[in-house]
Amino acid sequence: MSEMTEKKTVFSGVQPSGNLTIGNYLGAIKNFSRFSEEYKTFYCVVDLHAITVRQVPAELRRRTYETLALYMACGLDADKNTLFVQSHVPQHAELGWILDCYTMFGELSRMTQFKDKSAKHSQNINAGLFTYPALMAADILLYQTDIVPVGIDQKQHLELARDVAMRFNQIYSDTFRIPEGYIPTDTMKIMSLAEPTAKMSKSDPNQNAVVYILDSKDDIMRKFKRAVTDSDSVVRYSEDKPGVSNLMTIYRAFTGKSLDEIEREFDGRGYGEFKLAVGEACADGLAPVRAEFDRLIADKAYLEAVMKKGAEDAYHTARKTMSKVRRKIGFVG
Ligand code: AQP
Repeated sequence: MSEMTEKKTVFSGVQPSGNLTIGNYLGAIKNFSRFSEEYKTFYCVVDLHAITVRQVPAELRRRTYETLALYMACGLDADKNTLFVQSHVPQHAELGWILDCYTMFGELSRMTQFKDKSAKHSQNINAGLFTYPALMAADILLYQTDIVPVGIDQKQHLELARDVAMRFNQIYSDTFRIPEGYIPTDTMKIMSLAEPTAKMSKSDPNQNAVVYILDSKDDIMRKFKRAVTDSDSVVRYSEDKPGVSNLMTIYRAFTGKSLDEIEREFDGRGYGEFKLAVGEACADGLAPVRAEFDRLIADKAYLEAVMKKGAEDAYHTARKTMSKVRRKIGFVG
């Protein structure tokens, strides 16, 4: 195939830093499979990123398998997508270090994720937490990525990856393709059920604030019943109603209904009924994912085979970019 007709490339990753949430699902993973047919896709379990926050080793290992199984349970066919674990492809760490040297202290200091996470983990503000965006740039640029499907919280990191790529290309001539984000506008940020002005995060210690993809139906129903709304009782999408608006976003994502339709459907019916409907829609939407996950997670040998094949495939592309980078910089051999 000539360079002109080659498939475009998609890359994205999820950290195995906790049980995955409906924020990870609706904001990112659910959208991954739409690229499988027409693009060359690389989906990675980013374990190197996860250790920027302290992890319990046995849990990190378990979640790495689980995240891979969830990718597949959410519709990613291992024969059509390159599914792999970041630490299995050493070029991520190698290019990460190199890009550290082309990323400015001032740029990294402005990253809101660093500010948020260093406030949350004040006992462990390590250098990796600070340089996280340079490693993320390496992940993306290694595969000469065209499109990066992510939630809006990653937009700032993606912009930095583009800036670093342009800087490198300007110094050494064209080396990296400049990636574009793919941020779904209808589910770009799912908020916490307990504190709807904050992002829903897998590492939130308040279990009631977060709906996990693998939660049971009972847990899902209970969490939505308790979700914070407001003292009004009107189901309406509005900036001054963050709790209700978040529930409407979730309901829209699972039912495909528009915001207008949802407002009409619950006109005069109050929050109690609305929350039950959101819980039902979410539980029904996740049920097939959970069933497929249960099947996959029981077959560790298969998951290991997928990881191995994915790493070999990723390595092949990553190696090509790295040899170009090494040559341009002036490394010998
Ligand atoms: N609440 C969210 N709404 C929409 N998208 C979200 N994403 C995360 N939370 C939401 C998207 O999920 C992808 C994977 O995220 P990640 O694992 O790389 O890290 P994160 O963004 O830091 O996710 P969490 O859940 O908040 O993890 P912790 O708690 O470990 O920091 C990304 O595309 C992200 O945009």
